[in-house]
Amino acid sequence: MAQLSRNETIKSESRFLRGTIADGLQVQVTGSLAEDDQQLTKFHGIYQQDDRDLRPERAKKKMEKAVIFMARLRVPAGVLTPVQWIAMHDMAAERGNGTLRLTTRQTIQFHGVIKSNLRPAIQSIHAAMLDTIAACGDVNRNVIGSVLPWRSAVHDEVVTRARAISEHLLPKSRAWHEIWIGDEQVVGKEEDEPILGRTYLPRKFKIAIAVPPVNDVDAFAHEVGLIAVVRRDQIIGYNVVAGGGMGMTHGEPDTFPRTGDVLGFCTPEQVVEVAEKIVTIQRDWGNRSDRKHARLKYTIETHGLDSFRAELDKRLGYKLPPAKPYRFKRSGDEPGWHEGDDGRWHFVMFVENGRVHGPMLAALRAIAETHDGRFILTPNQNLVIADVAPEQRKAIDAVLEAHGLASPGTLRRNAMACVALPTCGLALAESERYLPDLITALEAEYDRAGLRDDEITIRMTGCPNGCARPYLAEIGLVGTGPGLYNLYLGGAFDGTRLSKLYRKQIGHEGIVAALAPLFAAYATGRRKGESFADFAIRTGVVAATIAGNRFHADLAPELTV
Ligand code: SRM
Ligand code: SF4
Repeated sequence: MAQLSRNETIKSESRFLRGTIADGLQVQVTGSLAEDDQQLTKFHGIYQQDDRDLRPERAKKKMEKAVIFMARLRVPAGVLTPVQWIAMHDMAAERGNGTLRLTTRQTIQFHGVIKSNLRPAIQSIHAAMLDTIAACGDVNRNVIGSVLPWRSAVHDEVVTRARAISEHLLPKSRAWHEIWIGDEQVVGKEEDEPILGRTYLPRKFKIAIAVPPVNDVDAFAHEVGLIAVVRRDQIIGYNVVAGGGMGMTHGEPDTFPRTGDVLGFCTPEQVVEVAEKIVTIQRDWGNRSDRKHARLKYTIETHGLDSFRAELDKRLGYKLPPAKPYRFKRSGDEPGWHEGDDGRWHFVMFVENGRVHGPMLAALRAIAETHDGRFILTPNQNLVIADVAPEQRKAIDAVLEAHGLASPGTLRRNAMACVALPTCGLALAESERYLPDLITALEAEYDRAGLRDDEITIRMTGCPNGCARPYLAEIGLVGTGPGLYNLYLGGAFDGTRLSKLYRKQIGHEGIVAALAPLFAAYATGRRKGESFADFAIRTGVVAATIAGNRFHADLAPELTV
């Protein structure tokens, strides 16, 4: 048998995720935690990072890296109260770098928390009735759900279900409460992890709930995608998708993004059980030797879809009936006001690359102080100010206007970038800090082609891990090195098809030069209603990736990165 990866030993010796984190927090001579504990804090939603902008200067002075931590909330389906928003705003100001970073999984990240601030930060989160449990690590992560408060009955069911799945699959260990909140250790009570197992999962695990026709969660990008089947404004069940994932490594074709396979249909009452059984198959079958092949997508590729299905049926004790028909029309969010079916209004606020700072931070704080509805984080790094009475709309518009928050052009509002530099230790290139400038350059070409009002999805990541789900965008840009990106085209506008590599390792000028003629050709040559990606495929710019296919398999060898 292949040797277990180092992380497996760390988990098994951790005493249910405790390690020596509590002791490490007391050590004042260093801003870091012990190496093994850095793996364990992830299960508590906390990452040790360093400010990469400061690395060269500090290295020259032979100083320790500028160690900082990132903390990530767990917010199933992204629903917060205004009071919680204010608490998170204050926490970021007091303990973090003052910004709130909305993520692609409907939650908030706090960057720049130093070690001595970690406990107080987590305690503020807990006081606001929130937590960071299992926001990272080899566990089921934040369960995301379609943001559609304007269809209130359907949305309520999505939120209820996301919370139920998240709660059910949480680690049972009390380590988080003991280490960060100071709860007493329960002596004499044997702990166990009946679902996740004593060494937790082989790798991260993700679940998303989509409500057609909007695929704002990118249902095919996760270990489990649940596609709601709605009849007369009620969810009668879910089509179950399994085995999606984005991450890959440049130059290693046996790592690949993959869209999930549709397995069948289940009722709302069966959803938690179906999710649990898929988790347990992955727990038992997943690769624990090689973390690069440990996600569910590889488990399914290795064992075959038929064996996986058979095992699921066996563990459930029944067969999932065939999936019901569904149709997606789009991915992403639609910024602006939307009227709900119950007469309330909802404002989808575009947040460029999810970073809430400056005037936007102040505006949202002001709105939260008077708003009595909800704040809903979207899976596309945006924010919904939800449940607004018609007579309150004007006041919200006035606050936004007073803070100079203009609505963006169509290209920008369909764009998304991962964090990357300076905090992400894995970034090969800029992303969040560069995409706004690239969009400005591309907007000139876009407008010149007459596409000003047309929607094209564009997503960028600083490395191939795929945190902004770039391989599902019509235009995907993936960092390969400083200032250099691979350009992918052909991901479906509705998020159901992966893209293809089109250009390798190009810089700013190269990206603009590659896309400008395609914008012009699309503007003049498209068919009625044809998306940019479908046009690119029909005219032979790139080949289509067949649904469920792995990504590298269709690449011409000379294009394999
Ligand atoms: Fe991610 C690792 C940021 C969504 C795939 N991701 C990281 C880390 C923690 C870097 C690290 O391991 O040291 C990044 C922290 C950067 C920072 O400084 O904040 C990071 N990922 C993010 C966020 C914040 C991107 C964003 O701009 O919003 C997203 C937080 C989600 C959340 O709230 O939980 C984020 N990451 C995703 C997604 C999209 C999704 O889940 O829908 C993916 C692709 C889907 C998938 O998982 O396949 C994703 N992140 C990865 C991977 C590649 C995993 C793989 O299978 O290869 C890594 C690296 C790893 O796990 O080894 C990674
Ligand atoms: Fe970091 Fe890569 Fe994820 Fe971007 S895609 S946040 S660079 S791990």
